Amino acid sequence: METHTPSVTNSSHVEKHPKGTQARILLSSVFGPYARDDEFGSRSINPMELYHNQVTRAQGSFSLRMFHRSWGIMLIQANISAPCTVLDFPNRKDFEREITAHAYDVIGISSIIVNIAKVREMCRMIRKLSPNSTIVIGGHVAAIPGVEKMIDADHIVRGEGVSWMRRYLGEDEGAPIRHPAIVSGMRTRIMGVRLPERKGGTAATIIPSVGCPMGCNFCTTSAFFGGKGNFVNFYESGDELFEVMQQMETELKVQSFFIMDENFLLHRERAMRLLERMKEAQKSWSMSVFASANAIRKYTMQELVELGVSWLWMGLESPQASYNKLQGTDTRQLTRELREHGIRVQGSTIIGLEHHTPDNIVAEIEHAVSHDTDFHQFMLYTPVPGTPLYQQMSEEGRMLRDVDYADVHGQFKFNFKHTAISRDDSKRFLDWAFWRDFETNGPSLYRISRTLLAGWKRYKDWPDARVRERFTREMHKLNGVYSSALWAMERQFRKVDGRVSDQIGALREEFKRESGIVSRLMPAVLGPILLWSTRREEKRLARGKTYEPPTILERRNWAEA
Ligand code: B12
Ligand code: SF4
Repeated sequence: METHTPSVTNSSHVEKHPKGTQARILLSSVFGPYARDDEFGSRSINPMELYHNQVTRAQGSFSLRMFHRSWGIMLIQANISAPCTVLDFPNRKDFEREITAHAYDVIGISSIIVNIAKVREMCRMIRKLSPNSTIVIGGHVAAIPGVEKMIDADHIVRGEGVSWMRRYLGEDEGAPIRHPAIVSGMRTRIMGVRLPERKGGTAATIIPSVGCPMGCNFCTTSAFFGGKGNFVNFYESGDELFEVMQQMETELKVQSFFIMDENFLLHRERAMRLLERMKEAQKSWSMSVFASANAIRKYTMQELVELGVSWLWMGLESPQASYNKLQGTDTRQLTRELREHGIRVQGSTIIGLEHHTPDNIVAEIEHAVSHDTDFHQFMLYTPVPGTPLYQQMSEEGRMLRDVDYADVHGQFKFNFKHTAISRDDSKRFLDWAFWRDFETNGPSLYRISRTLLAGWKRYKDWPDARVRERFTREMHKLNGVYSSALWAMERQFRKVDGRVSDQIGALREEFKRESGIVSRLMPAVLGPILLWSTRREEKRLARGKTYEPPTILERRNWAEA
């Protein structure tokens, strides 16, 4: 096989494609199916699902199941004027059909590190079936040391991809970013029921920036976009962000937004300007954001509530860790306070930090669990190529050589030599953390119902109409459904933990008191149905049932050749 030596570049070093914006471009994610074990690096414990993969994976039929599109390639497609197809979640047949049908000049593949073997296979397929295409590889996979020797590609792109692709096509790389209309999640499923999808029913994803200036040693997204002190901002000001959100509100008929920014609240000036604009325009929007504890503490609870922050993903890491973002914060107190104000908290804890030992890890996990967050992500401490931690571990000779990249995702076993914890034990502790959180705190669906109710009780008569409206909307939209789900959860959870089951029952009574007649009556009908679907789902899962995202194909600036 003839192989090429690919260039490994970021956007400041790339030569223009001869056809410029006339080039026909395909941007694809890696092929599925994903939730199974195969020779291309799919792993059954690594499905293409955020929650079931790394947050609610121990919650059985109560696990929140949903898929997210590949936003990086959607963003690139929206910001180039060349004819461009996005192919998301193809299987190998779909990919083969697409690359043979359209004489693409450029085929771009987006991948993260775990999927390197799929990238290799896709390059092989392209060379064979579409030999005139130029192959461009982007996304985190580009951070693997020596990646250029592992795959047969022409360009490997490190870092931000819109500016790279614009420069490659001879376009203005500094032009304003056009935000694609992105529905944040799809095919949502819980308790064995797939939720209906209607326009406006699911939040829109907004991507204000990539990277994070905090530069925590293990953080791959921070490292990939410049590391400590750096990040790439697509929308600098609150005004720009407001305009984009307003545009998405109109296009997708949404009032809620998933803000895909690693540390949204860190940029206070931008957030506060956004709030001003929201107030002026009477926007009762809600927002799900990622933020570090030090960033959250820059705001009062009232500011967060007025801003519409309704869901917050916060790194808790470990009480002993010395990360700047956690300094001086009592994260348990902060979590409690946020939840009392109706803000659902997703905590994130690292298992296997340097100071962890078999003697102290249980207490650390118990500490994490005692936060009683709405959701809790646990991840193994993982040196990932490109990060300062990887560099350090490599220098110390502690990286394990024989670990397949497909298993380097933080949900299986260590990929480095820990001073006190063995590889096998790392998995045991990780699995136990998920289970302990579930057993102690109950299904996340119960926990978010509780936070929602707390917020509603606190803010239903609030003077600011925007805030009132948001809580009323969140409460009424799902009121009857929540009560019915609580009815079923109370029964189903009895066999896991009677105490939590009683708490679920008590919350259901509270919901009853706070809600209207329809939702008071609904559990009698819907509750037993949900209990039945929950039990049916348990059986399906026990038989090994998995879920896969649908294949999606979207063309832009397209005219058939
Ligand atoms: C949404 C998401 C998912 C979705 C997947 C959606 C999908 N279709 O693939 C779900 C929830 C399913 C998921 C799953 C997993 N994910 Co994930 N995920 C993310 C998340 C939160 C957002 C990605 C995103 O859209 N970012 C915004 C876009 C604009 O950025 P981007 O994708 O990086 O794209 C830019 C550049 O990379 C580049 N680029 C990207 N593609 C291409 C292609 C070309 C041709 C070019 C030129 C450039 C280019 O240009 C883009 C614009 O600048 C990131 C964290 C993050 N903040 O990025 C983690 C992240 C990508 N996931 C990660 C991981 C590890 C996983 C999992 C293994 C789960 C886990 N254990 O954590 C699984 C893998 C599932 C699988 N089987 O493949 C890691 C990747 C680590 C690494 N170094 O490889 C990240 C960075 C999180 C983290 N900090 O650890 N994930
Ligand atoms: S604060 Fe979060 S996003 Fe930022 S560098 Fe640290 S881990 Fe990464």
